[in-house]
Amino acid sequence: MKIYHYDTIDSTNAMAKRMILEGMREGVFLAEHQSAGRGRLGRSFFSENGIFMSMILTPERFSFDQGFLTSTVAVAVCRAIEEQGFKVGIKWVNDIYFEGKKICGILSEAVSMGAETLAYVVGIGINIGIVDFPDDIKEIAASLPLDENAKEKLFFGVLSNIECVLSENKATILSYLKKKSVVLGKEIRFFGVKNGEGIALDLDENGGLVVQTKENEKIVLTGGEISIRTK
Ligand code: BT5
Repeated sequence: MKIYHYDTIDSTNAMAKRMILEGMREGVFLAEHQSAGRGRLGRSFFSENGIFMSMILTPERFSFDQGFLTSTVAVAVCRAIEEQGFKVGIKWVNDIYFEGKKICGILSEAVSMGAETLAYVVGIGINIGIVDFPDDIKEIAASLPLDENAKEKLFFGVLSNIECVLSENKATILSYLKKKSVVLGKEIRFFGVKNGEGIALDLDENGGLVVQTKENEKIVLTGGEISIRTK
């Protein structure tokens, strides 16, 4: 798979989406810095130092439900980071946590033409060697202490783990997700489509979060935001 490497770019996801519209169906975009890194719902992603990458995947290569794509890639990223010797966990649905803080965010998007999905873009941002985070995220963000050599190893590790996980069955992926979840069994607050509090019980077959609400109702969250209650 061809890798397009930049020093600074606006956003590797935005670049991949532009290239899909020009006909590209395979490739990886990697940047050392992003000037307009994006998270979900138009939020920004601080992209000063780390691995900022986006992979184009066709629906033929990723044949599960689109809603399962972020979780599938989270498994690959988690394994790749663990191969570098760090114990990390997955905070549903798109964050990787290290020592209680976010070190990586994942953003999956689809590019469609009418009803047809042309391709998916999976963007991954991993913080590396950041000393000073901006005030608004310094309490919640962390970064991995890796030198250039280890950073390169991690990048190729992410690529090879994505290749591996794409050939696995759902049960294997789900069982790893459950094992690495930092959310299951915890009291959470949820926001977005539904708002409330409850206990995160399980993941359903599409990676949705099964929650027992405070009102004793069982619901499945398929998107939105959660936070783990600390008190
Ligand atoms: C994400 O969104 O976490 C998805 C981030 C995806 C970034 C990659 S980098 C390569 C590719 N190109 C892009 O432009 N994007 C992708 P979300 O769950 O919405 O989280 C965003 C929130 O995380 C922000 O509102 C901040 O609170 C926090 N945040 C921002 N930058 C952060 C960072 N570097 N580390 C940890 N937390 C951060």
